[in-house]
Amino acid sequence: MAKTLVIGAFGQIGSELVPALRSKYGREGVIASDIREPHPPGEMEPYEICDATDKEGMERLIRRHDVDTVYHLASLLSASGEKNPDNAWRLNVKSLKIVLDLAVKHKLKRVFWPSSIAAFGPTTPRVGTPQHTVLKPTTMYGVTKVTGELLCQYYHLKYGLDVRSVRYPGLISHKALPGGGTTDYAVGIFYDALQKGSYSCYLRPDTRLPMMYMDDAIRGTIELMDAPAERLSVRTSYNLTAISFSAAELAAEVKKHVPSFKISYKPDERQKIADSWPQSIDDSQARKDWGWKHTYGVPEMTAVMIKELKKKLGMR
Ligand code: AKB
Repeated sequence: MAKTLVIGAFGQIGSELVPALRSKYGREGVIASDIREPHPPGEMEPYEICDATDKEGMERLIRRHDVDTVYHLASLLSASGEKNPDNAWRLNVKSLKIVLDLAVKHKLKRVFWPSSIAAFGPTTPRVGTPQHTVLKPTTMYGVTKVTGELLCQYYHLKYGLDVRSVRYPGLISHKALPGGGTTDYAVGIFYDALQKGSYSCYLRPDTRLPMMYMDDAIRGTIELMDAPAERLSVRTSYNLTAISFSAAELAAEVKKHVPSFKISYKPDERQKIADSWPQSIDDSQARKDWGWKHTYGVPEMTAVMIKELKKKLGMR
């Protein structure tokens, strides 16, 4: 039976996408792959340790498991990418080119690759950012996302490869922690509110960014991959959004659940990145083409984060 391969399976998206795909296709139908061992080991079985920039290793994996669908999630995020631009280019672009080449060579059925709101830049309209607009990011992460989007479209046009993509906003989840992103504060605030009663935010209180609860992101990703190809009009990457809030608005929402919660603001180098990104996104094309619809608003997302994190942290 042909299998689905998830590259970057132990990251923020992968660790929730793998179980979702397995409940749809069965455990054996989905191979998890990452550069490191899962923790705890065994929980992610079947898995393979493989570096996404190792073409021979990736090819062996595709052959060994008779892979026909790939979700390629391995990526360095925005803040890490600014600390290590060469690594960001190598991981984000080189590995994508490898996956696309192997997908053509082995006639894979479908590939998913994530872009981001980081594909936009300071000259893009920042409110209700349209699907088709200026793409001049000022971070290396953003540069790799625009490059990746164009590569995806190129492989679709030139080789007929069925590669699909969305521009994720900041993703919020109580399961896996994000790492190295600019939107990570929207997860960290919940942990610190519950564990310390206060949070020191690295963005200004008025910093407004597009965000999404992870359940919506996982469902949307699978729905896009299940959509009939003829419905898809965008082969770079679809705008995708759910909610949009400022750091101060999120803090006020958290306070409804943790009344003693205090927040302070100490903007760091991530402020500049956030200031170059949209505040809200127009994702009407995704809604029209393949029926995208989010379900979690800010109050619902906050309530479920608090409830689930309390359980995870062993609190009442
Ligand atoms: C980041 O903050 O770098 C990511 C993203 C928006 O792509 N969460």
